[in-house]
Amino acid sequence: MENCIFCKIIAGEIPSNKVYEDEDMLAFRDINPQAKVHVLVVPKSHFATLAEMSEAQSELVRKCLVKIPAIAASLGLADGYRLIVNQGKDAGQTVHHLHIHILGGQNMGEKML
Ligand code: DGP
Repeated sequence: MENCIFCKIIAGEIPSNKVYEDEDMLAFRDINPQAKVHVLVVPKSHFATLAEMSEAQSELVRKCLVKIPAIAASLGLADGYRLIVNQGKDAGQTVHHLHIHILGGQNMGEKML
């Protein structure tokens, strides 16, 4: 997708600090970390929100979710982590390519879930 920053990262046109990659997904460190560990897991197919997701894309999201425990373990998040998937304007979604935030490396507290 033209002008999508995450598509450009997936294509290698913009550098990123990768922590995992396979044919379905890319995981890389967030440029503006909100926790000691902050990684984004991005399916390699462009769609903005769950509402726009096709059946095939839902399979990629399933694969991302299945892989996240191993990614989290590789990041040393043995004591747990938080997942966030912002959907649209009110959620503060700024990049309109679906992505799953992994936040951890510290006690996240109980504010905002
Ligand atoms: P969201 O608010 O859910 O759309 O989060 C988008 C995240 O993407 C935000 O935490 C910052 C991150 N981000 C934006 N541009 C870049 C970039 O060029 N590189 C990396 N690594 N992260 C980015």
